[in-house]
Amino acid sequence: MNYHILTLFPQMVLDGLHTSIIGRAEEKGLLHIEAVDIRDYAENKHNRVDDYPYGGGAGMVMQPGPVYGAWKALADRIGKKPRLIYLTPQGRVFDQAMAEEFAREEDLVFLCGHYEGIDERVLEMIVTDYVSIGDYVLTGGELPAMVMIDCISRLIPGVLNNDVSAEFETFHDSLLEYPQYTRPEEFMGRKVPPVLLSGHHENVAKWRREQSVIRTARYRPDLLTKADLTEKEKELIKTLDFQQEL
Ligand code: 6GU
Repeated sequence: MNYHILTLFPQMVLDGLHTSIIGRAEEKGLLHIEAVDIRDYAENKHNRVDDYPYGGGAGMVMQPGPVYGAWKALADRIGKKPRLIYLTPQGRVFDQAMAEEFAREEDLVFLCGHYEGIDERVLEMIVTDYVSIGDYVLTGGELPAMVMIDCISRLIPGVLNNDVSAEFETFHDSLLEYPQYTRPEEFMGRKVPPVLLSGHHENVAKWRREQSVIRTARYRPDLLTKADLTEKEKELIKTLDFQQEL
């Protein structure tokens, strides 16, 4: 996977992504992250890339020329017009299914806006996907691009040490993950659930599934409509106390 991030803050995204698991995946050659500084494509000697909005109003708007220049140089260099994701609170809300779809691409371009946004004309020309990471407003697209790259990258084979863990966790089957425990067996008077120490794999699996169902009903009941529940699990949910609070 080759990520290309068009941004006014290249160091911010590179610093954030060159650490931890994503940094190690890049060292292993499983992915490549490139930041393109939109300011390098400024069309004036002061390196300005923004200007006042036509029609008036607060804030500044990023000009179309530098954004187009950055994109054109990239498209020419890689010899194709790759998928281009514009990070905006007006986009489709990012989720695990979108991550799985994006993970199949060979190249992904992320366009990070700032100020009051980017001139509409260049967006019409180059954007293939408008994506938001949730219903709140951030100062720019860099953090959303980093969130998406982290999420997409862990789906690439070899990025996680344990290649099964990406499938069996939170949101697999639309259920939240079960609680995890490690040593010590007792911490400040709180014991690890005995079934986990029993060595009985079938009972462990049953307990974990039940915990996932209970947690989802408690914290994310909106996910349950998509979950594939047995009749017994539906009955279990009805018996849960907190259901009466909802
Ligand atoms: Cl993608 N951009 C900005 N600026 N704010 C956001 C967002 C994106 N997603 C949620 N809030």
